[in-house]
Amino acid sequence: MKTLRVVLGDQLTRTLAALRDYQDVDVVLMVEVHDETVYVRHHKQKIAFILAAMRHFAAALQAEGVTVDYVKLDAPGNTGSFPDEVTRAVARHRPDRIVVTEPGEYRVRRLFDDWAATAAVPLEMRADDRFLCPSEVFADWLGDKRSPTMEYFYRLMRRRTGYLMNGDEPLGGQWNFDAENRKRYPRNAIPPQRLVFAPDATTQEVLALVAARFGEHFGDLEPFAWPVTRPQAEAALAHFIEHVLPGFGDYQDAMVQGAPFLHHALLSPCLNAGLLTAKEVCDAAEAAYGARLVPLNAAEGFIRQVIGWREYVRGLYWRLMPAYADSNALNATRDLPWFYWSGETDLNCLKQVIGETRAHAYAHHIQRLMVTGNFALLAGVAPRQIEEWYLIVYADAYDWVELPNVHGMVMWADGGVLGTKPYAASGAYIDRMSDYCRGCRYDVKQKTGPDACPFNYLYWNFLSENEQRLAGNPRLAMPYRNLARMDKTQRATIAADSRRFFERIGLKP
Ligand code: FAD
Ligand code: DLZ
Ligand code: SF4
Repeated sequence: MKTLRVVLGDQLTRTLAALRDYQDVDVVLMVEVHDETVYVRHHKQKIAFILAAMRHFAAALQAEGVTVDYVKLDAPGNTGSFPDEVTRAVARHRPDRIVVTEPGEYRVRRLFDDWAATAAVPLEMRADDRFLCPSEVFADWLGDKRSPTMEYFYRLMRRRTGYLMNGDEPLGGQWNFDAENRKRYPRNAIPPQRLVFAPDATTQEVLALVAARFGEHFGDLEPFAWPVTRPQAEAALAHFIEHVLPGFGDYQDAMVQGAPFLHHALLSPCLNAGLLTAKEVCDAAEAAYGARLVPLNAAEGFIRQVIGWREYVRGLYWRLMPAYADSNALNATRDLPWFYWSGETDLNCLKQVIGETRAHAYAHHIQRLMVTGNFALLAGVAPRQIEEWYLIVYADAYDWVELPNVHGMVMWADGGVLGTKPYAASGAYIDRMSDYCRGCRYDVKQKTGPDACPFNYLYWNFLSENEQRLAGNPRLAMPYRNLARMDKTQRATIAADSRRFFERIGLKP
């Protein structure tokens, strides 16, 4: 039986379900499609990363003797869409069946389901077992919980995988060392050096293509330093484990001006595209702890992000789509401020994070959550606008992971499915965890007035604007008590400062 095996741009894993039973008569189809490059106007480095990784993956398969039909973006006749390219490939190869691993995104899954419904050739869609939690297990755990807590899902995953376990008990007697993971970065400390992967001829060809076709998209294309092959991804993982992971736990929440990476892994683009698997990165972190190369809070913190948060957001996404994307629990309707694209703002924390995002198609978790995310939440930006921004600007962004993080964790647009309360914070949080405020024209200690940090009055304004919806939330009891203690004049000043600020940045008051 001749099989056409379709491999998508985020399925670049040799052990992928769709490749597992490859026979000599089979053909692997990989297509660079215009629709995928423009369904949002991705950061230039994101497109370059995916196309370069796809081309290298195809070449590695071919070097093994696998037959690959690889359709480049500018190949004559390329229709620019997944369904039409599969139809063309069926005409070229006349397979008896098509095998594909389930797409990561709901949007693409629909394309394949719709295609299969009318196709003359049967299509088999296989579960993506690169994820460690099968969908039935997640569904069973989720049941009818209204606020499914990540921490309990994580404990289930620790037991299922056996990572850092001593029988049924967590190593160190604690499931979670997050309380130890909130240190400021020491003033004169130098963050670890990162590996830089110089583009080879294949990647250079992709860079030229991206410069020519997507020159108007967001972000800088070069310098381009991402790993794009399996050996490079393995080198990046080994370097992370040896030189970077030891400080991951302690400094997970820290932010330092001019140091975009600190002790973060920079592995999410490779993980999400399939150049690395969740299992191998967690195996490596656990082994480093076993060899006493890294402390327990670092290994546990890292493994929690991968088997906990990553699997949890994916599980929720697939259980709750498509309705999930439509909610807007706080009725947020303001536009995304223009400076999210240009980085031109006098709020130093935002300027730094957006500038780094433009330069690297990367920002670490706390920058995404507590700077660009927190600001969008406080400003009441429409969920769809801020979601699209996150999907565009990061090299690791795919709907299945971006949407729950932005819609649920940041914007609380799901009304509390993913987080029991919004992560709203004033400037004091950013000041505690970073050195951004030192270089800012605003004063983080001032609460109101023209020189006050805008996060300060926007925080109270947010609580005030959403009082009806949020005041009954037990986790917000303390701030609402403080709001209630404010007199009328204080509340009016906060509202007036916020209104003036919104007008100044071109948003409706
Ligand atoms: P590290 O901080 O070193 O963490 C290690 C790994 O843990 C990551 O590579 C990632 O695979 C996983 N991880 C950590 N946190 C999360 C999380 N909340 N959800 C899922 N996986 C997680 N991650 C994406 O992969 N794609 C996205 O589009 C994305 N959008 C985000 C948007 C917002 C608003 C927020 C707050 C977070 C988002 N994240 C996203 C999660 C997280 O910020 C990134 O995974 C992380 O910054 C990637 O960098 P790293 O590899 O250096 O991660
Ligand atoms: C993101 C992306 C881009 C920019 N280009 C392609 C492409 O040309 N071909 C491809 O197969 N995949 C691409 N991708 C990744 C897809 O969007 C990804 O496979 C889906 O999001 C999975 O559902
Ligand atoms: Fe950001 Fe406010 Fe600090 Fe300026 S003072 S960097 S706006 S938190």
